[in-house]
Amino acid sequence: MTNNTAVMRQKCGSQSKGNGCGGAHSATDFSMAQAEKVAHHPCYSPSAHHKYARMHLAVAPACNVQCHYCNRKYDCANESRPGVVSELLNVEQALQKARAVAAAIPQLSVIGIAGPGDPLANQTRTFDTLEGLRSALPDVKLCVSTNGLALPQSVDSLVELGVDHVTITMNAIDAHVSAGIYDWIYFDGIRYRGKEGAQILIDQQIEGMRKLMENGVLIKINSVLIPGVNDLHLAEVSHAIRDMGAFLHNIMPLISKPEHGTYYGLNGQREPTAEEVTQVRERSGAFMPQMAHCQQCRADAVGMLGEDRSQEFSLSALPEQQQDYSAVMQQRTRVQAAIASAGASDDEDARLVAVATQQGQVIDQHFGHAKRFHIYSISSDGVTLVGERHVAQYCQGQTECDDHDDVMTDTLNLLADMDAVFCSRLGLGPWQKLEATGVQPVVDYAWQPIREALTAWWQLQPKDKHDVKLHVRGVA
Ligand code: CLF
Ligand code: SF4
Repeated sequence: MTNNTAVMRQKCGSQSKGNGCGGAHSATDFSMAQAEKVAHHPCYSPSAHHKYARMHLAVAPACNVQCHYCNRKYDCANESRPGVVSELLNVEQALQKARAVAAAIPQLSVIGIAGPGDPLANQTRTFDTLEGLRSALPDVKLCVSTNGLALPQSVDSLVELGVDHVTITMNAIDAHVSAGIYDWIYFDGIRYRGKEGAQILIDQQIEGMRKLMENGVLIKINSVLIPGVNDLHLAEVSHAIRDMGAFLHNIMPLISKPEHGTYYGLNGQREPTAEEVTQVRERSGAFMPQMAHCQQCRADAVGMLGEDRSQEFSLSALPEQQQDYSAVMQQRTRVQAAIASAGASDDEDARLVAVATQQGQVIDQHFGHAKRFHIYSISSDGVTLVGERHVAQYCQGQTECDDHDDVMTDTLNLLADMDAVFCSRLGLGPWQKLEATGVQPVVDYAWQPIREALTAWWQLQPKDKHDVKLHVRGVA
C-alpha cells in the first residue's frame, strides 16, 4: 500500500469493498443530482452514448508531462487514439467550428477539450475557449480531460466557467509504478524524472480531485492498462479513487504500435489482450463502476461515440455565415427533448420549462441569481430533464435585485421559447417581461422538489398549447 492510499483509507475509516466508504461523495452514493448531471453525457452514461454526441476542440498543443504511450507529432487521419489531431485550432476557429457542429448535429450535448496536449498546460487557450463557448453556446455541457498536473490551480476557473465534468488520467497511485509510465513531468519550471516526478504528479492529481469534489464537479478517472506495468495495480487505483469520490473509472487498453513512434511502441511494450482488459476491469469493478464503452477518441473527434465526423468539419469546410444561435438552440432543445423523452415532447400536452436550481433537486434559486437553468419537458409520460442553459448572473444583491437590464434581457431572450420559468423568487420587472413574451413565471413551488412541483403544475395546465398562451396572457 502506498502512503497516499494509506492516508486515504485512514480518512475513510473503512477497507471494505464496494460501498464500504459511505462518505457523502462515495461513488455508490448516486444521487438524483448526479443522475441528472450525467443523463446527457455520452461518456458518463452508458444509456446516453447511443443518443447524444460529443465533440473535442483541439486547442491545446503543449503538454507538461511525457507519457511513454504518447507521440503528439504523429498525425494520421485514419486512426483513432488520444493525443492525435489533424488540425490545431485557435480560439476563434474553435468557436466557429463548435457553432457549425452544434447546428449540424442537434444531438451534440458535450464539448470537451482533450488535447492534443494537456488542456491545463495551455491555460490561456483552454480557458478562453471555454469562456467563448459558455457565452456562444449556452446549452452545451463543457468537459475537460487532463493529466492532472496543473489541476489544483485550475479548479476555480473551471468551476467559474461551469465545467462540471472533469476526466483525470491516473495510471497509478504508487510512485514506483508511475515512474515506469512517464519519462518526465515539468512542474513549476523544473523537469522531474523517475519517482520524484511521479510522486509530484500523484500529489497534484489527489489535490485536484479534492478541490473538484469540494465544488461538486463529477470526476471520471481514465487509466491506461499497460501489461506488466500497472495491470496488477489498477484495482488499488480504483479503491483509492472511490475513497476520494470519483464517479467512474475508465480502464483503457494501451495502444502501442512501432509505427506510432512512442517509447512503448518502439521498445516492444505489448498491448493487453481483450481478456486481460476484462479481468482488470472485473477486479477494479469491486471498488468502482467501470466504463466499458470508451472509444479512445482523437483530440478532435466529432459525432456519436464510435463515429468520427471530424473531417466533415475541417476549417475549410465550415460555412462562412454562422446561423443565429437562438434559432439553432431552440431546434436543438426540441430534438434533445424528443430524444430524452422518446418523442413525448411532440405531444400536444407537453411543456418545456426552465428551472432555477442550485443542485438540481429543489427549486431554490432567485431568478436573478441563477447562472444556469435546467430545462425539463413535462408531458403525460412524465418529467424529463432535457438539457441546461447557462446565463450570466444579472443580480448580485441578497435582497432586492440591482437589475442590470442588458444582462437580464439576454437571459429573457435565452428563455423565450419556454412555456414557463420556475424559480424561488422573481422581481416585478423580469416577471412582466417574461409574461410579455408568453412565458409563465412560477414562484408558487419555491423550495419544493423539482419533479413533484413540475408534475403538480402540469396537472393544472390546459392541455392544449394554444390555450396555455392565452391563459398566460390573461385572455382566458
Ligand atoms: Fe471528451 Fe472525454 Fe469529455 Fe468524453 S471523450 S473529454 S469525457 S467528452 Fe469519452 Fe472519448 Fe472515451 Fe474520453 S469515449 S476517450 S471517455
Ligand atoms: Fe500525451 Fe496526454 Fe500523456 Fe501529454 S498527458 S504526453 S498529451 S497522453
